[in-house]
Amino acid sequence: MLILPGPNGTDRPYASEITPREVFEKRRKLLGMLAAGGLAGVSGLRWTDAAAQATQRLAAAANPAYQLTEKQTSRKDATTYNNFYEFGTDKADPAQTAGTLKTHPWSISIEGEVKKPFVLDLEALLKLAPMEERIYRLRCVEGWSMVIPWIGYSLSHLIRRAEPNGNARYIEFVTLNDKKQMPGLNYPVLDWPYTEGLRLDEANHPLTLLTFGMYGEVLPNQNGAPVRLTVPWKYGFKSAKSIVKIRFVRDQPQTSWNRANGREYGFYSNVNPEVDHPRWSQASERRIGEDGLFTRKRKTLMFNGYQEVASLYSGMDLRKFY
Ligand SMILES: Nc1nc2c(c(=O)[nH]1)N[C@H]1C(S)=C(S)[C@@H](COP(=O)(O)O)O[C@H]1N2
Ligand SMILES: [Mo]
Repeated sequence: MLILPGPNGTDRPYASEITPREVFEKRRKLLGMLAAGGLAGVSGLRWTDAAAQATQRLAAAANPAYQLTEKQTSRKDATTYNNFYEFGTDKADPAQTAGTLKTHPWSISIEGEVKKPFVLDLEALLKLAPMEERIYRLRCVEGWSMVIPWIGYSLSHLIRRAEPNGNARYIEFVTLNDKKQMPGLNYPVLDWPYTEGLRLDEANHPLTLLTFGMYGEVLPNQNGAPVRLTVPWKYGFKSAKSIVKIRFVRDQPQTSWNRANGREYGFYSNVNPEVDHPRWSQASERRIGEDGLFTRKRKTLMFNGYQEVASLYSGMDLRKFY
């Protein structure tokens, strides 16, 4: 996102510091092992730490309600141009360093204003509702966007299972916070762990996808394995990756970006071409893969084109609640 100065007061010192030789070497070794051993025979939903590199199919039925006719971003672009600050702040960092993330065993802890707190492991999460493929746009606040075939199911299934009580008005999502697996946590770029939040009705909107895969496969680590959110009408940073905790709360929670710079990143962060980021316009965007010297930028659409969420905000001044 290139928002905050780096630890030495410079802009982008992280990449070279957190991708030391051993990390590259380790990754190369792992790739070699995969090529030799071949995960191709793995069947069913068996999650391995090698998800970043392997191709593990994840079966899903295309949901006809959420298809787009726009050209899809290539898998290569979507998996090598990432924001995942726990693995570095350069776009290329996560693909290179996220091999250290252990995605199995994994579980999500459900806490706060619910009937009774509980923990769901990945196997249970995978079985909670049928997997759907949905093609969504995702637009980063930085001004670029992608079109990706995601796999998952509406977060509302998990919310129903969680049985929130009458006090629950917001949900806070918390990312894994383990320095051993996430080298970027050694740098105070954000106030870790990465947290995000949604109002309960936003979280319950059918568009809000609890995401386990993309391009017919399980999520690569750099895209937020094993489980993340995809909230397509909001700027990308609302789509928290590698979630370990979901907390139902009474009051609007603080979020990592809000804490880092509340003037630039509000709680709602709906894609809104009429509200400029304080340092740049949000009126248009660059579709990743379409870049060329003479390529026209695309006009950014209100709610990223997802007009069906407009009723969630009726009566709200979306300049004030940015
Ligand atoms: N835990 C965590 N989640 C995160 C981020 C992050 O740095 N850490 N970056 C966000 C931002 S700014 C964007 S644009 C999207 C990018 O998702 P993608 O890499 O799958 O395209 O992830 C979001 N989720
Ligand atoms: Mo972003």
